[in-house]
Amino acid sequence: MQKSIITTLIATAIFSTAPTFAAEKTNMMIMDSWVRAAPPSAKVQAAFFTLMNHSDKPIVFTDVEAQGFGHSELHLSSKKDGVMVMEKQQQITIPANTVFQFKPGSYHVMLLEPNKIAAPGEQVTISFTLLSGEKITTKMPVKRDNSKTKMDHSKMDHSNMKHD
Ligand SMILES: [Cu+2]
Repeated sequence: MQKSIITTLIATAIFSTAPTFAAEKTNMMIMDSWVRAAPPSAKVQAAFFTLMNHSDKPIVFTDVEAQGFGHSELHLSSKKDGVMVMEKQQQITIPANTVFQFKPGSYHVMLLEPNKIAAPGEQVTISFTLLSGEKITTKMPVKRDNSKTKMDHSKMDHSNMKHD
């Protein structure tokens, strides 16, 4: 019995070296990640993604850090008395076997103290610490938020814009 469990663990370890995603050990996937583009003078940026927890256990995020930012926090936006407010979360728990969205107006990663605001086309390396002690590192592309603007930016080439 013991032996077969060990064999299974080894097999899992071999499969998780596949270059899909570092977090496969925990049986989760981060998809559709993006960092919202901001003006060069902005003091913060926000990151969003979809997390698929394929495991039978909750995944608990306890901390986050991002390259190029002095400080990062787990946040939740919500409406209180008709006003949008953001609150720092000590933990964010993703229930077992669920698809959980970090999205505008809800859970997100707040990137603070930027060395320089990350521009569209760049990527931000973000690392999460889990309650299990495990670290999940992923790169999130910077994209413009087109959901709020009626203007069609798709025909404009922003890739050559200099933001410094
Ligand atoms: Cu926030």
